[in-house]
Amino acid sequence: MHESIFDQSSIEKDNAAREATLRRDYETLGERLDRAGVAIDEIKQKVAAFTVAIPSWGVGTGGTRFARFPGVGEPRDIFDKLEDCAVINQLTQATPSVSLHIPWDKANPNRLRETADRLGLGFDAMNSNTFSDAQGQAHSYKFGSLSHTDAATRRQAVEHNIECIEIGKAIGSKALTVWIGDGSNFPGQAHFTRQFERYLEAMKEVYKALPDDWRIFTEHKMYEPAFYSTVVQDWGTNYLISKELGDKAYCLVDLGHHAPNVNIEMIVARLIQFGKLGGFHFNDSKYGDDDLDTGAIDPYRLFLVFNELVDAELNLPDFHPAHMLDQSHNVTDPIESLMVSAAEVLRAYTSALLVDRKALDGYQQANDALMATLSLKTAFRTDVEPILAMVRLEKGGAIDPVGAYRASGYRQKVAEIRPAVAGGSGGIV
Ligand code: LRH
Ligand code: MN
Ligand code: MN
Repeated sequence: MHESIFDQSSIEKDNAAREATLRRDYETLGERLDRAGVAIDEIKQKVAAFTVAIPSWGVGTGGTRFARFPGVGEPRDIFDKLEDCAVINQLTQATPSVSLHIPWDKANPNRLRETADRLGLGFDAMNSNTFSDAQGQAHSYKFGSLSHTDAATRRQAVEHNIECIEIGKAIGSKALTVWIGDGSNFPGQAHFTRQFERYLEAMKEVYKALPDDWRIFTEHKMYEPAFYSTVVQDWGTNYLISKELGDKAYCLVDLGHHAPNVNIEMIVARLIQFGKLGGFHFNDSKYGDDDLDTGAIDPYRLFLVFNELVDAELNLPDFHPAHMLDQSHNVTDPIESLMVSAAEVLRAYTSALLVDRKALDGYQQANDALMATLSLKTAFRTDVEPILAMVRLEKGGAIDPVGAYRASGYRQKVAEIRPAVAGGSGGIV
């Protein structure tokens, strides 16, 4: 048995007031799905097995380039962060692992592992950081890291990634995610081809240090912090990287890293088709890498991504992409945002499970565009909340995670031991 940071009896108390209504709603939805030939309990079983990882950096208030307005009870260090992650998992029963970012979360690996074990958590992919300078490092990443013109700077970035692998090995992680900010701000500043060659050469060094049972994920992003060109700017470059590196290399799709009108679900389909989809950073975006809560802006797009994933899950024998949230919370309590976002990921998955795939295939074969799209809409419009809530209840979580969390006063309680953090200006002023 692991330690509960959050008072389980307050979850039970909150559930008691909601359980009878939930059971009625579940039964009603079950009847409706049954008429369409879908067994609700089978869907529930699949949803119960689905999880999404929490980014350690998501449980603090993120801030923007302009300012940061911390809330009360902000986690002081990675160990407070792990406790907040445990609360999210206890209430949602959907987020048993945490993704660490090094050096932000650097701490004694034994203590990290012990704390996670005690809280019933595991560790998802490790994230390296060569997009900012760590204190005391010999060479600056101002003009790049893995693709820098200077060999010593590239070597330092390679060593850092290898260190992330070493820490990950000690705490039971099985993947490394590499995102770099390398690029250029002015036409002519960098030689596109040579810069990419240097990146590939450095990544091959990192790849060599990867244990056999690990995967390496490379994450593309259109722009920012480099505003003219970025080395790993899109899924095409990302695909080339994964092919150059080898079988343990896969592409990671962060939903916010594309131009506003890009067809992300189609990128997902292509990467699946060629065996190179590694996983996701879920968030939502309206303009750029906004890091808004998952499903906050365009839940239909999220559903369409999951439509591709469920199709693949049914057709491919060994399909296990990594699922992680990657968000920045500026105006909400991060715990609440992450709980709601995890539920949005599960909702998209659940709705996608409801698509009548046989009918859809028939409509596609017959070029019946209207009925094909309606078959997706029918699934998307079905309110699957009773399934999500029943899964949480049966696993010991909260029917209404935000309601139970607010009723408990967790944030106020931790604020008594976690000192207030001063706000601050962001990076640009
Ligand atoms: C880059 C990114 C990447 C980083 C994280 C903090 O925008 O999405 O995944 O590791 O943000
Ligand atoms: Mn990301
Ligand atoms: Mn991002």
